[in-house]
Amino acid sequence: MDSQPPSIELAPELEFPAEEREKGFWKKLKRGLRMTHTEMIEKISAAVEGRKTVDEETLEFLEEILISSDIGVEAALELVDTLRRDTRPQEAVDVLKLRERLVDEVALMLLDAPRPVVAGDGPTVTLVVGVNGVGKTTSIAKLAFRERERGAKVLLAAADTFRAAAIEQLQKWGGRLGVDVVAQGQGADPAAVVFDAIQAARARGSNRIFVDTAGRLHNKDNLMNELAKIDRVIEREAAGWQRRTLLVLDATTGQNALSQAQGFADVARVDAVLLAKLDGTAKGGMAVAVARELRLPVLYLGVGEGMEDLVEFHPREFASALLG
Ligand SMILES: Nc1nc2c(ncn2[C@@H]2O[C@H](COP(=O)(O)OP(=O)(O)OP(=O)(O)O)[C@@H](O)[C@H]2O)c(=O)[nH]1
Ligand SMILES: [Mg+2]
Repeated sequence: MDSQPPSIELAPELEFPAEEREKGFWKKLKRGLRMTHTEMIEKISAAVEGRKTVDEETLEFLEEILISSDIGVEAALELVDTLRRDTRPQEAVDVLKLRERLVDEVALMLLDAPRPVVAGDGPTVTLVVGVNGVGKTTSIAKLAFRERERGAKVLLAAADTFRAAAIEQLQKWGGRLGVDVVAQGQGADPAAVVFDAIQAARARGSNRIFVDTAGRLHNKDNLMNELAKIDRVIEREAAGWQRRTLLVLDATTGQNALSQAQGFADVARVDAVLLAKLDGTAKGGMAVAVARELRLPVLYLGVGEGMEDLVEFHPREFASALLG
């Protein structure tokens, strides 16, 4: 349909905002991706070392390196194909140029997934979903901190009523952050908690509502029913408000996280992904796999356990933190 070659110019809303730069965006992102970055750069250098031209063997090495970064087999093959097409026989190896090319191509892949934009200050309900232990509750605290810093009035809904400890965990974060938490007792109907939260948000003028949900649901039907019920409440009680479902994935779990995401996408509408635990041993290539294989945009990265350990995802900057 569109025969125009894709441009790597970024849309205005994807430009790297100066305020993020000031808040140590790079530092956090680089720290989070340090392991992957160092490993990739070292391996790429080793792959081309002592070679005069980018020959087929070098390309195969590069392919393996890319696959080992959790970028996904399909994406790795595509990147190497691009390099192959670009390389003239007898052309001398230029590692920096090679890496620059990879950064450009990875950025393009990341820009491929549609990005939902939450616009303006109108009330927004963000349903945070994901399997247990991936980092949902902690990510909500980070998002709440971030929004509060930007002047929003935040309200948290403790709709993970499966365990009392889950409710307490959210309440503790609420206390630390100084933001309201709407909760009922353990075992309460999550949709009823969301109902209460919406009424409270109206009464208190809150414009950012984050809903914590249970990771432990024994089967898909159960999960589907629960999320559908919450959806109906939001639709009925918060008509006209913006709404999005953010799926949290644990970046350290690679392929497993991708299958989980597929599972969620099968039972619920998922709008975007927050990739948690990208610090430590996680492979940064996961973000590409999410965009490529799930066609979901990554909006945020979790890079630690503290409330400040969240960075907004910018495709181009991410690609360069990974390979540049
Ligand atoms: N290193 C690191 N740890 C994280 C990150 N996000 C969350 N965690 C840790 O992961 C563990 C689980 O986080 P939770 O936020 O409780 O996860 P959850 O998905 O809400 O878990 P359940 O409610 O039990 O399903 C905690 O020890 C968090 O501190 C991250 O970005 N980096
Ligand atoms: Mg939780």
